Amino acid sequence: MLSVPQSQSTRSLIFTDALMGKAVPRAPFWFMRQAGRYLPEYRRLRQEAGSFLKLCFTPELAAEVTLQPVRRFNMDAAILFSDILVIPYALGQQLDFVEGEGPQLGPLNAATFAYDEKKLSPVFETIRRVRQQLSPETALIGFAGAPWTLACYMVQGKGDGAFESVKSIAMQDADKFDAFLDLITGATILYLSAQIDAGADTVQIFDSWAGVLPEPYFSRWIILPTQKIVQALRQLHPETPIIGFPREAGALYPKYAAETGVNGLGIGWETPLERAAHDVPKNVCLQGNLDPLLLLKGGVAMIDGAKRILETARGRPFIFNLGHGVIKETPPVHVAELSDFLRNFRW
Ligand code: 1CP
Repeated sequence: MLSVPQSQSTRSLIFTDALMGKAVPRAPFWFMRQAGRYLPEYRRLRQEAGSFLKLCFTPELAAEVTLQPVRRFNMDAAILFSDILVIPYALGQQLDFVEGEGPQLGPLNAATFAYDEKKLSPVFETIRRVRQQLSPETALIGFAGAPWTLACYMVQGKGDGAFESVKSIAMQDADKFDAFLDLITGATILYLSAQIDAGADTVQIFDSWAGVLPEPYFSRWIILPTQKIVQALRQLHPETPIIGFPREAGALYPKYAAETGVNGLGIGWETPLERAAHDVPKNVCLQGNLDPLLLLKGGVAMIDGAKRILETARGRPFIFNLGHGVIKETPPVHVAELSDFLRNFRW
């Protein structure tokens, strides 16, 4: 007999149910950077692949790395193994990951950039492979960087955490910067839509450097491009929930949630969850926000931190996560302990 994969509309997943505000028996959970260097089996495959980009663009290996943490810890969602910087690459910018130094991008020739989706076909193949192997109860998260965060890397060529030169260039010729963000926004819509077509159950938009922009630029370069992405995806895929993570948005989190229309809102560890739970309307599913250092530390401090978060989120749609990525020195047994606790916790 043929086994027909169930479509999103007929599958019920605790993860997407929570995002859609439906009642769920417990808080679903996953951990940002759940695949990666803290896992010995990742380090082995990473070495075998040779380069990080080769790992991202070899569907067999990328699918395996995506599945590794879920096999060990049975999270409610797997996240596609890739990187936000594959969009600059598909637009035509040179991209290298330098060992020990992180990403490095080539010169910015925005006038010659054009989105070439064929360059990203291995990513869609990875999604198809993961979806085939993943249990039907486990969600698959696709993702992209938000236009502002991508622009930070594209303009500066590498990460530095403050991006003052990018802010300065953007503010000096804001209209030109709008046009640059539009180019990235258009590519991101196509990219995320293709990820959903390939089998992603939800997508997360990472705006890791949202916190460096003050108003009115936050509205212009964080909220507006994200709103365009959300609206376009809603047209194309009305049943697919969308998560936004404007890291360090602080007091601007509620405005971001209201105006972008995301279903889920990632809250960084620096923002008290009490504050977000008070300020963000209950139709938005919050996600977060354990300090990754507590996962590194483990034991009572980690479990107490998790309990505190779950108590605060009681009575509203919520997905448990870290407030940023797993730190590479984290012992996998801590991740196992926290996962067991979360799977057995009932509100
Ligand atoms: O050598 C290695 O193994 C490379 C380390 C690494 C990994 C494991 C990089 C380089 N990217 C990734 C994977 C990755 N990146 C995922 C995969 C899935 C998972 O979460 O398990 C995701 C979702 C990302 C997203 C990403 N890449 C973000 C947004 C989230 C965040 O951390 O704020 C950002 C800013 C990047 C850029 C990037 N890629 C890699 C590094 C070291 C960086 C940060 C560079 C910097 O600003 O210093």
